[in-house]
Amino acid sequence: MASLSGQGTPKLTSAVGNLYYDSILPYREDANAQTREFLARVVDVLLDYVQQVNDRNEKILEFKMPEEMQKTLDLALHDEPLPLKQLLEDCKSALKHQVKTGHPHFFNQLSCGLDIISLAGEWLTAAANTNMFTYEIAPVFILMENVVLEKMRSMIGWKTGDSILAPGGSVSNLYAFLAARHHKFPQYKEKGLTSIPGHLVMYTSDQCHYSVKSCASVCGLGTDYCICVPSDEHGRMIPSELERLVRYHKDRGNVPFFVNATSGTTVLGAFDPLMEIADICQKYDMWMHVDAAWGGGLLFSKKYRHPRLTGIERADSVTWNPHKLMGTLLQCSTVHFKYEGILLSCNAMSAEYLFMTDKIYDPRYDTGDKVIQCGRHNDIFKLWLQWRGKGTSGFERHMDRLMELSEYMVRRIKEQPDKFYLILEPEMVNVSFWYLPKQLRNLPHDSNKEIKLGKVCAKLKGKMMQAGTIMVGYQPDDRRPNFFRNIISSAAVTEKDIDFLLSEMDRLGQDIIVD
Ligand code: ABU
Repeated sequence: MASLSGQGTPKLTSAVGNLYYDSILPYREDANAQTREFLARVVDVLLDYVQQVNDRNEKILEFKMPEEMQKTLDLALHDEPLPLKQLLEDCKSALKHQVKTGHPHFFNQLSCGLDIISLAGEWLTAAANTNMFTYEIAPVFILMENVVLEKMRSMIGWKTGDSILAPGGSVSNLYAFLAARHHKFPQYKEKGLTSIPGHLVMYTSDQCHYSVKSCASVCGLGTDYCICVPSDEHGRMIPSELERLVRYHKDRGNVPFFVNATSGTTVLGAFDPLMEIADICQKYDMWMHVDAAWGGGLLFSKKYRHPRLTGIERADSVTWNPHKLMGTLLQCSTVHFKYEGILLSCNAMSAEYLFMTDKIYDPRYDTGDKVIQCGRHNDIFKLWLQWRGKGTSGFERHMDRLMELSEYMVRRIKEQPDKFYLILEPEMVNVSFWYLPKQLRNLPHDSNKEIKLGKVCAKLKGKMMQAGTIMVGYQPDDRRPNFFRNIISSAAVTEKDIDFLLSEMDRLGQDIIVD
């Protein structure tokens, strides 16, 4: 079984290592010492991992094909228990083969990095192991939610409102959709489809996150009634196109009611023009939702907030994921509403075994009935602790730094036009580009060349995975074949890491040949 290399190998004494689960707490009341030894060694494994994640000499991953990984790992579940020493080895092995998403050379996802304070919060959260549905069992964390969510609403620009933490941005967007439908058709909750006079239509840009379309499928509109509004060359929704499409559907007797504007699109990092979209929503009496899951963090920055998020205060609801740009540990996703009490009004089922109204405290502190889930994970403590540690000013510095680093990357790409081709000037930390191997240098840039550059992406990404030294994502979009999307959202990244990234891409990719 694998063990950590070069960091010492946390080991249990044989007296504890040979014990089984039923020889420690909570099975044996007199086993404090043994329990502490076991957990202390697990913590050692975690601390070794944190050190490795931050060591630039360490690889991000040791890539194995799924079949080979399956053989390497011992994943079998047995009828008989395994001893504590084996469980410690299992912990080491899991982390040894895990991709180090907090490594300074991991640029692959919107959520990169490993914030240490937030990590401490997550560890505490696991130990507290409570459910967030009632104040009764989560008093501290419910009050923390209130404080943090109110602060976030005030940053959006609202004095009052309602908010909830949800399991991810997609579910947050779903909550916004449900609230919008409830707001416009309050009878829907009891009467269902019969309460809606016509077919509901929702709008979003062709660059939006796919979860918006999924709302139409999940909620009975059908994806044909989630209308994709064309975007401009930067990936921003074209407001005149939105208005044209709203009129089109109104003229046919349908009921346009919901517009999703994106602040920070997943691929290009584009910001839809919120003011103009808000005007159209007002004119046609439609709910305006802003999916700022990705770009919401820029609300902290005086320098970068405007014009990107100008007008967000005019939205009816906003999704904002601290686990993305703010670096809070996964997962931490919030959704906010301008209207106080809307979540309870929309979603409450008043289950009497949980949400009794004759409790000794004000039942409004029980948040479980605001959501369509029952149980809710505690995602607040790690964010609250991180915010205490950084202060609001620390988050602002973090945002400004990420943006400066992205600007640095753009400059470095432009300085090497033989090797890199910048696809567009980014509005955010998504840098979209192609890498040019020797074969494609000094050739005119045309659509044939773009097809070849697209093929280079898949080959070069494969080489990155095999080498384990850098990770950057790639994808096609509806305008171009594959291109790289580099994300800088980790506090670990420096200018030197960006220089390393570009030179490593060149080292791995220069000899790639494509048809
Ligand atoms: N919307 C989920 C994040 C996708 C990404 O990391 O690329």
